[in-house]
Amino acid sequence: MELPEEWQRAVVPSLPAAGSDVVGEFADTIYGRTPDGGELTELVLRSRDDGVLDGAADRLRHRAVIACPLGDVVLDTLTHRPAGAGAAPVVVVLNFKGNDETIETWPYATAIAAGYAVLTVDYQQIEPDDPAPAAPGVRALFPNETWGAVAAWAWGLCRLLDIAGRIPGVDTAGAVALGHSRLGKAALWAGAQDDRFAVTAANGSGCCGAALFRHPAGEDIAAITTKFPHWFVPSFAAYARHENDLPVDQHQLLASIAPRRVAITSAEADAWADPIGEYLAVTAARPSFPPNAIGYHLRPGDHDLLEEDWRYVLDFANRG
Ligand code: GTR
Repeated sequence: MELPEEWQRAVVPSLPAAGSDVVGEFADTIYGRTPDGGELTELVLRSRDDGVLDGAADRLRHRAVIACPLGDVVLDTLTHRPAGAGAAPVVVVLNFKGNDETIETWPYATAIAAGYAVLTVDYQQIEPDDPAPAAPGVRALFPNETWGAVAAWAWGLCRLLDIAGRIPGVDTAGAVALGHSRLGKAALWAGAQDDRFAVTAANGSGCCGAALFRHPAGEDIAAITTKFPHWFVPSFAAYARHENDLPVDQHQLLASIAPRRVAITSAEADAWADPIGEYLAVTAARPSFPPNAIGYHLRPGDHDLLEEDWRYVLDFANRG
């Protein structure tokens, strides 16, 4: 297929040289570094419903306590796992509107049929999505760290993997980090920092996700740092309208995950997330990956995490 001219062009920095600390550059420039700490000290099963989804899945709710240097984070997680199977690889994915809403809106039956368990938590149990939160999140529990909320949500994905490792019938080998939009940005930052993720999947992740800064379309640094100053390190805002001065661009973030696998999904009408910029980042990152280890999928429609997106990610993960 011949792509339109604008889909073929991007002037971007070269891919990271072997041994360079590109993840450190992204930490310093954009996200802040996600601290390693946070120990899962308690995991209590609160409820268990076997045979949901027409008998295909078990549904488990846990309360997890994660000890951090200055206090605990408490997470109420929801897990669906294939019924009666051996250990299923897990998709960890944060949700926007609470666990119960995902039961209405996410295609759990599709994930279970693909052989995956799915583990989720409300992202604001990790860090409030607010520049001046009423109650602090995990960032306040680590002294002397500068990290934005995206990095805090990435930390949460890593802790979900710790939790998955303690749930019978759920396997962390082959784990997938999945996220939509701001949580797709978090999934990429988790995948870049934690090599337990075999697959990193970002849907509609846009600016500071999979989209190239140097492809001038959709959301830019000025817009994102004005509306969401708490997502990144404060110094990142200085690059507003100076995208070309950035020491990094997002194809390098994708490349930093290689040789582990990456799936980028976009929607045609999601202009704010710049699907062309996402595609160009994938194309520019491709030389860092083994064959078929980075995938791109574009569907019709707008900014959302739909069954088609899940299907692509699950098929991609199963091909690994
Ligand atoms: C938008 C934001 C995007 C994206 C989106 C979302 O308002 O500009 O970067 O993260 O929110 O998370 O839905």
